[in-house]
Amino acid sequence: MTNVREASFELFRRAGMTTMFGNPGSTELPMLRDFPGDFRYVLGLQEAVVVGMADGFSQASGAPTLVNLHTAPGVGNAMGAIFNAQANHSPLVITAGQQVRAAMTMQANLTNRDAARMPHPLVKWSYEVPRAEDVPAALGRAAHLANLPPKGPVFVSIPMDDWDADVDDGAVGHAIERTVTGRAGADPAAVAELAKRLADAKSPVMVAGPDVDASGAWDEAVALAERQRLPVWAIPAPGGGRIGFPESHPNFQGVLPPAIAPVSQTLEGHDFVLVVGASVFSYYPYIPGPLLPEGASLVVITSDPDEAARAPMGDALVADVKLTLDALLDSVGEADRDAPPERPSPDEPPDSDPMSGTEAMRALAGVWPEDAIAVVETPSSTAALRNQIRISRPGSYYFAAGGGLGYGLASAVGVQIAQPDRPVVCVIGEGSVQYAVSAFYTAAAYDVPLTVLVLRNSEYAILKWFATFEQVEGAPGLDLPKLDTAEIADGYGISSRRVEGAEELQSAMREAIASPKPELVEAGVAPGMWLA
Ligand SMILES: Cc1ncc(C[n+]2csc(CCOP(=O)(O)OP(=O)(O)O)c2C)c(N)n1
Repeated sequence: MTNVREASFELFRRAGMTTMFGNPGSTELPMLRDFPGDFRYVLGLQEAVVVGMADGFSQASGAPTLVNLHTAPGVGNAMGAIFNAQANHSPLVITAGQQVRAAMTMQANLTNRDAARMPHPLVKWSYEVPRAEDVPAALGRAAHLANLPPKGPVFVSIPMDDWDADVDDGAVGHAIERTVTGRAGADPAAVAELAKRLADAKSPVMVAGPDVDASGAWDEAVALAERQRLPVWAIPAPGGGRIGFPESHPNFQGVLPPAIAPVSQTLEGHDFVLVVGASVFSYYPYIPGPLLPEGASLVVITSDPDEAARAPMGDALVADVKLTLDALLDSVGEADRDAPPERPSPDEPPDSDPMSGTEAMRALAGVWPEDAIAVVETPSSTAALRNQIRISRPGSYYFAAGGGLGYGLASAVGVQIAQPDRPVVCVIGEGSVQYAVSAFYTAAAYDVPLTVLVLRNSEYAILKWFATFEQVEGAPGLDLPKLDTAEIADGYGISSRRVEGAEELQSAMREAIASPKPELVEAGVAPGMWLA
């Protein structure tokens, strides 16, 4: 007879989930007993880091990913990262240990009193298994749900004495063998209607979002933009966890501003807005105004029914983005509109000492390898990065769509593990590093050849910008004097160096990116926000 552990690992194996990110405790050890040689366990030293790494790994590998946390306190530590994973549509199968069944009612130490309720609003399904023998079926259900659109995290709490229980081999055999596919095509009538609206529009525009990348639809998005002569914008940066259109393409216009009134001002002159693979829109800060330019209409293509339902304007078509673009391409011909205007090349920023965030990003652009992947958490320089570095390959940009810090450093480790042959560069503020600082340990311990570029401005620059915007004076806690990230990373075993100015940054980054080990470059930058 097979036990729960054997059956569960066989189920993981069949589903391709052989990498597990975790931080173990006594309640998880029974799951990890005789850990199979064909599985890989990636240790994170704190649970927000564990989930952040798994988030990056699942997005960059395109597969559901296993996470193992330590009962209530482990899940508690992970909540901010689960919030980000939900916003990123990352299919994480999060498991947590639980006290033995006999000791739960008396609430022995570490009992998770209400395990399923704890992460409930942040996951697609939250469950504690009623009978030991149902664990493999629950894990199968969790994995299928996580991977169905909209993809996202799920949670299963598993009492620690379940792992050695026997299962019903017949029933478990079915659970292990089942496959569930979920890429649904669009209603042909809706596609025909959309094709007509596009063809009839005088001046249509496309807005590309993260699900273009996640669904593998870059070629279709480019083909549609070229055929219909569409100018293309990226969705506003706060919600833009991934890039869905080559930013060096002549049709590409830039990144939409993140607030209501500026979005409609930017889209002024267009009568039809086609949003592809995104929510409409992840606005912040609140600057009220018309949702669309006068006379314009909007259609969004999204695989997420909730994104479709909650959009404040426009019509929505819920279906797989790639399949829908394919179908749309079959229905639209060559447009005879003028080609869109070309986006100007970025200006050369003036020299300053310390260098500005814009100078730092321009210097980085000069040494950026064509196949590099950017993982970005540098709030005051994100706009400068998007302007200076024109990312133009699929799967090359990751950002926390949820807005919670701690994603950047952790997910960069996971992205690099999933993509060992591409250089991964994490560009991050020194304040942001601290939310996932122990990710340095995993990078060093597992020889993950990540490069981290820390922009050190000794402050929470973006919060000072927000304070001005919100007319808040005298707010405490916005400066970070003497925070020495290079020294901290050194302590975790990461080789680190400090640079000042564009030239030093370039030579340090060239070396760091070429190194087969994790490296950190800490660059001094001037305080302030860098938008150009
Ligand atoms: C978990 C979490 N806590 C707090 C914040 C609020 N927050 C947003 S940006 C920021 C400052 C980040 O500082 P740093 O990385 O140095 O970037 P800078 O603004 O200086 O570019 C803070 C604290 C957040 N987004 N997420």
